[in-house]
Amino acid sequence: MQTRRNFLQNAAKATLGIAVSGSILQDIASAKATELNAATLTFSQVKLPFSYAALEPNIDALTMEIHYTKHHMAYINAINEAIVAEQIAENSEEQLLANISKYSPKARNNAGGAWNHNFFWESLAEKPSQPSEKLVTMINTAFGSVDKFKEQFAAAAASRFGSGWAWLILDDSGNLKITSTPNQDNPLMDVADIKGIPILGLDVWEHAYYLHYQNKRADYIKNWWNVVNWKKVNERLA
Ligand code: MN3
Repeated sequence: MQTRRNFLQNAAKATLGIAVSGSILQDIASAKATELNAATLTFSQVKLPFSYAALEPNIDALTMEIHYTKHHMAYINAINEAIVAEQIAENSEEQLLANISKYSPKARNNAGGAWNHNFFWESLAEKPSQPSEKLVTMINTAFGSVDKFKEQFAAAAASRFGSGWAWLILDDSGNLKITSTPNQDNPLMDVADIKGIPILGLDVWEHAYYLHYQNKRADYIKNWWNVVNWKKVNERLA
């Protein structure tokens, strides 16, 4: 019985009028499959879980709008371009981040920018919430108290030179740690000094606060605590 592959091979040979070996057809088929895999990884923006003005006065409406529609959108578009141009065939955003050293600076900066901002939007909420008992216990173990944790986190965010992020992560032993990364790097990347699973993240690029706070990054950090979505943070820990 003629298999489908044989049929296709014979049909191709007939069409081309030349002898084409099966292995070349298989190569073409496998290249196509790779192309399809690559096409399946596409970054997109999460829907903003609140209106641009919802976090006023802690984060002003114009900053939110520009940050979401211009800055974040640009990272999303650029990583999707890089995925096509570099034929990146990773299966998930997280897997791409874990292998990011294999790719270009464009891929690194924009995969980070795309992922980090989706994470950031979901870490914010207009309704106040509280860290869960489990999270408070873990924070107490790692940092002494919630206040001490906030002090250390704020210090990491304030002292990040230039542009970058501060993070609360779960390390591979399941302990909470505070870290910070330059540019759009994050702790999921193989290039990160301290790796782990992000639980909370704060964008300290000037574009995140400058319109409202100008040079006063410390005030932005202090007010940002008012709009942290602890409900989401608790879920990430669970
Ligand atoms: Mn930003």
